[in-house]
Parts: sequence; C-alpha cells; structure tokens
Amino acid sequence: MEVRTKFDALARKLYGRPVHQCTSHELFHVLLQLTKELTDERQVNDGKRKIYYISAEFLIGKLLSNNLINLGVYDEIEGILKESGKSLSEIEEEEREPSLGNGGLGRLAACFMDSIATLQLPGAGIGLNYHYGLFKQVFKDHLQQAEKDGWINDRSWLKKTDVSFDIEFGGVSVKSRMYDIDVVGYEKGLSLLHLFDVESLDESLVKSGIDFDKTDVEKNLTLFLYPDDSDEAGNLLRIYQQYFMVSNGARLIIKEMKDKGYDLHDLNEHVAIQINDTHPTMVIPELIRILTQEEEFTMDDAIDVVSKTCAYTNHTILAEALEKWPLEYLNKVVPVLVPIIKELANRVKKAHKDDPKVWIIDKEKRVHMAHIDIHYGYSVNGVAAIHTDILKDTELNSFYKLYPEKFNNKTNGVTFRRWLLQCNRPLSALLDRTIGKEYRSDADALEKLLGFKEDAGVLKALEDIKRSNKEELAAYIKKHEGIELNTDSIFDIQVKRLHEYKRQQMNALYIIHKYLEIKDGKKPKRPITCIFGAKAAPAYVIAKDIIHLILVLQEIINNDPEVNQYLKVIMVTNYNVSYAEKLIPACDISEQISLASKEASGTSNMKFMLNGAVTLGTDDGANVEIHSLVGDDNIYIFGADSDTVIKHYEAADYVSKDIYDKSETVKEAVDFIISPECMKTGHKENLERLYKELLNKDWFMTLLDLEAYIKAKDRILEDYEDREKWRRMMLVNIAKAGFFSSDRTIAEYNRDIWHLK
Ligand code: 26Q
Repeated sequence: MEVRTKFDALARKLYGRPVHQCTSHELFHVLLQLTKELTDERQVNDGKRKIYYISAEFLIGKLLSNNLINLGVYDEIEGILKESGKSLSEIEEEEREPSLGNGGLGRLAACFMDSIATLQLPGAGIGLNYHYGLFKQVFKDHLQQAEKDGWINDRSWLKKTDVSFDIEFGGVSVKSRMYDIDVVGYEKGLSLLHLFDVESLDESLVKSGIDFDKTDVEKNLTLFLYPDDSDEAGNLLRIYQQYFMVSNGARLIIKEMKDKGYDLHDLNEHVAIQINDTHPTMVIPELIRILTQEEEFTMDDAIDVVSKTCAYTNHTILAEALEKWPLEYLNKVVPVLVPIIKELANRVKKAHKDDPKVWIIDKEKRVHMAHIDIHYGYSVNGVAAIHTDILKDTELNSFYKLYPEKFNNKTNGVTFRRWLLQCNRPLSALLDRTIGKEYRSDADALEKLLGFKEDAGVLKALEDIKRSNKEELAAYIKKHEGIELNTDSIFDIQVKRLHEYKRQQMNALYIIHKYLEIKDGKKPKRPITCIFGAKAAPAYVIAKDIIHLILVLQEIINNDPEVNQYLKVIMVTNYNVSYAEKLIPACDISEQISLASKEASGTSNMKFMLNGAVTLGTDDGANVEIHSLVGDDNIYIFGADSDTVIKHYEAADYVSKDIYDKSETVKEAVDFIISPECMKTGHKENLERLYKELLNKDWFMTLLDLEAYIKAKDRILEDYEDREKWRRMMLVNIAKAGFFSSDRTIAEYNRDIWHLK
C-alpha cells in the first residue's frame, strides 16, 4: 500500500476522520502508528556475532522526524500534511522528549545506535527506562530549579516485551520488564534499544520537584537518571540502578546465546559487550558469577571467556569523575558480587604486588571500577586522539605499560541523519543540489564541496541558509523565552553541561568585558548575541552560581538601552536535544573553550562545524582533530595547550590571584561579579562565592586563558565582517566534517574491537 493511503486509512481507523480533519495531537498518534507499521517491515540483523552496547544513558531525542527521514518518507508525509494545511513541526511539538541522558556520553550512545542500525551490524543497546529521566530546568529569581520531567504516556515509542527477570539485591528482589524502542537505520537496517524497568515502580513517590522517598528500591529504582555529579557520586541508589541494568543485560545475553543454541564457552565468539564508561562495569563480575554459579564454569574459564568478551570506553580524565565505590556499599546492594570482585582483585594484587596504582580495591577499601574493566576486558579506548594519548601517557599510564595492546582510540562522531538532514533541511537540500546525495551515507563525500570554494552562488546560498536559520531560532526564542534577538547580530553559542572545566564562566567574563567596553563608548562593529544552554547538576553549587551570574548579566545587559543594541545575552531554558536541533543550525561562532586536556572529546563541536559554524576553541578534545582537518585559517585556537596545563597541575604552581593582580582587564571583569549592578539584580551569596572561587581557587584556570580568549574572540568578530572570507570558512568547515560521522566511528569500533562481519 502507498504511504498516502496508509496514512489516511490509519487516521480514519484511529479517529474516524481523514488526515485533514485531524488535530495535531491526533496526527502525532497517527504518524507514530504509521512509523511503527513501516518499521515492522524491516528485519533486525541477527548475525552470528552481536554487539551489546550497555549504557546507563541513551539520549535519543524525539524520534518522529528522525524515523520518517530514515524510513525515506519524510518529504512525502510533509507534502501530504501541507496539502491538509498542517505542518510537521507543529506535530513534532506533540512529542515529548525522553531525557534519558545527561549530555555527551548519552547522546553519543544514541548516535551509535543510529549508525549500528544503518550499517546493519548485529547489535542492540541495553539501558534503563527512567520514568522521569534527567530533571527539567526552570529559572526562578535568576536561579536554576529542577522539576520532574515525565515523558512516558500512551503515545511513546516504548514496546512492552514479554522478557522479564528476577533480580536479587541484598535483602530485596524485584521483577524486571524489558521495553524496546526501534532504532531505524537510514534507508535500511533496524536495531533494538532494550530498556529495563521494574514492574513494581511507584510514580506517586515523586512529590514536588525531583524529591522522592528513597527507601524502597522496588518502588523507586527507575524513577530518575542520576545527574552527572561528583558530589553525590556515593549514592547507593545509583549502584542499585547499575546492578539492575547489568544483571538484566547479562541474563538477556545468556538467554539469547542459549536460544540460538550456542555453547556458553564460546561466548566471546558470539558476543561483544561495549561498556560505556564505568557505569555498566558490574556486568563483568555478574557474568562471571552467573557462569560459575549457574552454568558450572570453573572460575578460570569464566574469567577467561568474559575477559575476551568485554571492552571498555573511557569518557573522562577528571579523576573525581572516575567511579570508586566503597566496598561496604557493594556489600549492602549486591553482596553476591563481592566475593567475585574480591577474587578479581586478589588476582591483580598477586600479579602486581608492588604497583598499588593498578589494584582494584585500594587501601581505603574502595573499588575502582575502571580498573576492573582494564584488567578484565580486552580493549580500552579513549574518545579523541588527544584524550587517548593523555590516558596512555598520564592518567592510565601504569595500565598502558601493562597492556599496551589493549589501548586504542576511537574518535567520537555524530549521526548526520539527525544533525544535518533533520535539523538543517535547507542545508542538506543545498548539498543534494550541489554535490549529490552520496554524502548522506558516505560522509567523506562532503569534501566535494571544496570544489565550490570559489562559487559565488553556493557561498551566497550558505549565507542565506544561515540567516534564515537564525530567523527561525529567533522566532522560537521569542515565543518560548520572550526575548527578542537581532538576526543581523553574530550568534555566538555555547551549549553543553555546566561544568567548571568547560568554562562557561570564561565566556561570562568576556561578556562583562564587552559590556564595560560599550559602557566606555567602545561599540562593536556589529551587534553580538551570546547564547548559552546548560543544566547544572542540582548538587553542584559553583555550577549553579555560574548559571546565576549568566542570568544576572542577561537581565542587566538586555535591559540597558545603552548596551542592548550591541550586546545581548540569553541562557535558554531547559537545554535538551530538541533545543540543540534549533540552536546548532543558527550558530556563527561555536564556543569550545574547555581547559586544554580536560574535555575528552566534545561532540557539539562536530555538530556545529557540520552546520557551518566556525570554532573558537582551545586545543582540546576533538577540537585538535577539527583544527588539523580545517587548517589554521578556518578555526580560532587560543590558550594554554594541554602539556602546559598538565605541568601546572603537576607542579601545583597555578595561582589565579597573580593573574588577577597583574592584568587590569582580568581584574575589571572579575570585580564586576560583585559590583553594585550585579548585587542589585542577583544574590550576594552566589556572586560572592563565585568571585572567591575564581580568585582563590580557579581549579580550571579560567584566568590563565582569559586575555588570550578576549583577543581571539575580538579577532573572530573582526573577521566576521569580511563576509567573503567568512562564507569560505563556513564552506570549508562543512566540507571537512565528514570525518566526524558516527558511521566512521562505528566502522572503526567494528574493525578494531567488535569484528562483527
Ligand atoms: C557518575 C557517578 C555518579 C553519578 C553520575 C555519574 C556520571 C554520569 C554521567 C558521570 C559521567 C557522566 C557523563 C559523562 C559524559 O558525558 N562525558 C562526555 O562524553 C562525551 C562522549 O564521549 C565526550 O564527548 C565529552 O568530552 C565527555 O565529557
């Protein structure tokens, strides 16, 4: 049956009316059904060897448009809706975004699922079905507040399966239920994302905000996703969640092995397990436990086969973010795993008596989860070239010396289906017309665009698209935030989790510097719009103070008639995947300003580049690779390099106060935080705390790079006026973005780690 006929038939079946008489609310339901039916025509590839990507987060975003594109029916549906006087974007507003991730790591897992499906690799995702996901951010009195963000209703993509396991914790047992979400590959391919839930969950435990009764795990286990938050890292519930996820995962894997008639001794021939950061690490002892206790394996055999099955990806070099669980916590939550973990730890200790750095259990009886992965997995990878080098040379150097062959790099990537075809249809249409459609499934073909570097028509079209994307964003922001933006201004955007190492505070100090200059009569040639989007973990005090400062600056600057025609500041509310899809295509300057050595990779840097923004960044994470691809002329790199930064940490010789005392520019900007203007609008407590932090600690060396940042930013603003040059920079950035397709990343994982086909 034709898509048009199916669409209409479904509308009549569900609502007794043809498409043009249905409301947007009804049409979302109809399209959800239609998509599910079209998806059912595809088959999951169940090859002889399968990858299970286990991750505590899958930040999948809304799925309707994405699935329509990947099914190849988007244009047709859009056309039918247009004839009926409806728009797909209105219908999209009916869909709720599942916030099943914090940020980069979770979004990466979602991009990887898209690529696994598209490349038709046998593979599935395993994770948790959080009912409220991450919190919803609102601003009150210039402060972040957290609210619950339910996304599950009778119109979600979840499919209930009949898979269920009994999961035993110390003292409690719960019944699990597996739900599936279809992951539709581009043009072909289908994979499944398995999300486990507890049958006995009680949503009514959640009262106001995001507080809930923490006593009964069987009632609260999958209510919330834990925020990326070093302060609360010891929370027991997080360990319950992790064990629940991996125990279900292990049982599912074993069940599938048995269903296919495979011998469990051949586990590593049929299965690869990718452990996404240390959150799923307990899958290693859990598999060993099941094999030895339920399948009559000897300990040696179980350890051997599991170690050949599991591979680990590291996403961070911040020591405080590496998970270390007190043994007593594990004893309480998963007493059955403790003897296995001790056995694994003893073997390591025996083999490396004089090297406590590589021990699994340290002297304080904390279990280093990453150490389990490295000793008892067959691959360890970082997520960008510089990140992997730092792991090998410093952070994990003792392990690298032991197992050089395990270490490898897999530079992150993003799916071009969502981050180009879906979010920037005008640009993908221009590319189709200019270089053909090949780039859609072979990202390297984007390089053909370089042949149009001197083509005035193409360059002009790029500029026009950017302009209309800015207009669309401005309209959206006007509607949702009530703030008017000038689309003739430069859109300078920093969107990512709020963390000191990402240095949103440095961007804020630049804004103060500009504000003071304008007040002083030095007006910029063109107005600048500084846009932020960021959630702070609720327990991360300084991160919330930085949000406070930005909101205070927003209030002061946007309401000052002397300044607001030249400078505007806006922090959008509840930054999430859907917001990113609107912000990224409208961006001129992509802010990637982490302290060198601290951002493992970053992935928004790739999305911005792909959409024709120019990077202003430090030599950190994947910026380094962007830099070498586009060359010095098409990127703005500033600040201390990673070697310098690492040396400062080693020598403990960084004193921010010295920089403050020496530089009038730095001093003026920092002092403004506690100026009467700020104090009048904001809160003394938050502003003073942030001021003192910068002056006395500044652990992520904001002041070290501030002057270089101001210079680089003023240079990029100046260059923006050379429109010819800027258009060419846009073109080169788009043309060189092919390397950052997650199809390339996944092909590399497959080639070097998974060996699936
Ligand atoms: C740990 C313990 C307790 C509670 C929460 C956590 C936790 C949760 C989430 C720790 C870390 C995360 C997320 C980390 C993350 O998103 N890392 C980012 O991964 C991206 C994909 O590789 C990289 O591009 C980013 O550079 C990296 O910061």
